[in-house]
Amino acid sequence: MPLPKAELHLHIEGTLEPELAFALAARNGVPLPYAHTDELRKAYQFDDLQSFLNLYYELMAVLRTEQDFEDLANAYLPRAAAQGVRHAEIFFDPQAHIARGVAMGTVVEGLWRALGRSTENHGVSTQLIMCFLRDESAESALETLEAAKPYLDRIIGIGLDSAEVGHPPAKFREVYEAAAALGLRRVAHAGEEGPPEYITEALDVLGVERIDHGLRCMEDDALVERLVRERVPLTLCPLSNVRLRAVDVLAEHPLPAMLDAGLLCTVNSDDPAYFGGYVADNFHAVRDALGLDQERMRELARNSFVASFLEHDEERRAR
Ligand code: ES4
Ligand code: ZN
Repeated sequence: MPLPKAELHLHIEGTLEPELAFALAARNGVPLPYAHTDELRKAYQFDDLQSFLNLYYELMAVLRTEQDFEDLANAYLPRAAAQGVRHAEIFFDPQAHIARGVAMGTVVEGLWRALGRSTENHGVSTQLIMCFLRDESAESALETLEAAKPYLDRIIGIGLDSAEVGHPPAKFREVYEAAAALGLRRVAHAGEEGPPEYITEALDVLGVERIDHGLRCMEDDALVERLVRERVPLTLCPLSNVRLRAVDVLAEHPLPAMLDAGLLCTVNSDDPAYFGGYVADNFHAVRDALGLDQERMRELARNSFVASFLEHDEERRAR
């Protein structure tokens, strides 16, 4: 039995497996520049974050209708359950869909048709986190928040993703302030490819409660001390880091050093259809490559609930 855990860093568009992509492409008449799933899988070789994002945005063009988003989430949930996931806080990228003419309501209503019944159907409670694309403008992020207002009962918080370098967190100060005023929780990707300063800025300027990735905090001792002192959770994604070449090989991942430093680390899957595994696969991979013992593995699972947005009693019940 896999350890019960919470998944805190998962892009729902990143769960789009090749088979479903081809099925949706056929259903919607969307052409794909690949003959079949094997040819598509061969394209899953990345040099960095941007080379992955190019394919990720290209492939998600098959998502067009509410039914598509429902099918996407319904494909993820049984996989998550099989991996021991009891609770998932799921990112989605509305701007990437709106740019293709797919309305906010189509995305949220479609996802919700699956997620609204995830506890009953799969034993996985779920929440949605709406991400802004940091390589789009601050105005676009504000418009996106405005478009989400009718759906805020289904969205627990906001995040910041896509190409990091050159798009520091402070660019999004205004939209994070507006989101906070609406009672939304705040997270942001920082320190994946970007420098440690972006982590500090996400905390100080955006007021985030969790850092997604945060890998590069290890370059700054004072920042590590602060993250430990303030108990700021980091949502690490080890297989993603290897595939996007943030680390050379898993055996050199800084996770053990991060845990030894006292950081509140969690292990997550990011874009599991692209990076070679779902969350338990990430747990097993770090255990095997880094020699983590059972106590460390339990700590990672426990951290995932502590770092979640579940209330205290909900958290206890989910473990
Ligand atoms: C992402 Cl791995 C990663 N980093 C930043 N943005 C993303 N969107 C989807 N996956
Ligand atoms: Zn991510």
